[in-house]
Amino acid sequence: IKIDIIGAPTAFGQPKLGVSLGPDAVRLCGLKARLTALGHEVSDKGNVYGKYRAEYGNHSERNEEGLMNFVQVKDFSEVLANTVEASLNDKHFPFIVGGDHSLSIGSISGITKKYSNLGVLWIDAHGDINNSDTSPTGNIHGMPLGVLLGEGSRRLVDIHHEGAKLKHENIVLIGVRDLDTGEKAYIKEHGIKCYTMSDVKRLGLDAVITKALKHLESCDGIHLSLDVDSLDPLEIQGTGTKVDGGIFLSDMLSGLNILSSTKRLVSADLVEVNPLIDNCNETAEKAVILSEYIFGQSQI
Ligand code: DIR
Ligand code: MN
Ligand code: MN
Ligand code: MN
Repeated sequence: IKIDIIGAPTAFGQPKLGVSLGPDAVRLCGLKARLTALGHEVSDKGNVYGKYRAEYGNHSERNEEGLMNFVQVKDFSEVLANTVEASLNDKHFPFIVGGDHSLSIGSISGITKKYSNLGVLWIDAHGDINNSDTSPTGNIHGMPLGVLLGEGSRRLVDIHHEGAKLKHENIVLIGVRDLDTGEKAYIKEHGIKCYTMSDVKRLGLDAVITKALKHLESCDGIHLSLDVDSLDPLEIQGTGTKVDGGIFLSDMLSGLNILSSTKRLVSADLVEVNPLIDNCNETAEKAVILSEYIFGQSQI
């Protein structure tokens, strides 16, 4: 595959300092070389920047709709969407490395310009399906799916191109174990396919991924959005919102192997690596191992 590594060093979707260093922390572990070693043609497009930089003291601006850092998130999302769209126009595979999960508003907005019936596998401890009306925090990294489904603030929904980018039936949540009240109600109301952590423990991740792929059978492409907080905090420390009882790395690799062997993936996000709360960059190293399986490590 021709892979474009797109660094998305945004931190405006959440309050902790350091997640904007995620893309470079992952690069330090040899991301490009290690994907190249698997036989891919890899190009590192560098980091995408909007007008604003994440730094101490600027994570606290709440707009009248209750959204934190709305201006910065919107600006970043537009730039990222254009970069991702350009990568797809080159017939490359955009691999977006974050950065907090608000970046998926930008990446998926770019991707759905080309894939109008996109399926999304959202692997995360959280639902990320709040919107400006349901969010208890105002942090936009808890809202990307809500925004992409056309809910809440029009100013967020209409980023890049007008209206909803995804269909409810084209989303599968996996590994979820920390949902807000409004998110639970929304998932129920719209019949969104959701494999909670207890489903994953009962069925096994391989079976869950297989079922999810079946659910997304009619989609014109599949996007993986992988939040590293889906993994168990015993194995992943360097991420901002850890929740106990997650997926173990070995199980995740096996599941990703199933996903990668279908060759249906057209794009992926790998998000929420925060090296400032990590031990010796271990989380970034694991993120690279995850990347190797997203791109077919075991297909030797
Ligand atoms: C929470 C936390 N549901 C919120 N979300 C997180 O702020 O909306 N997403 N941590 O990754
Ligand atoms: Mn090319
Ligand atoms: Mn997330
Ligand atoms: Mn999460």
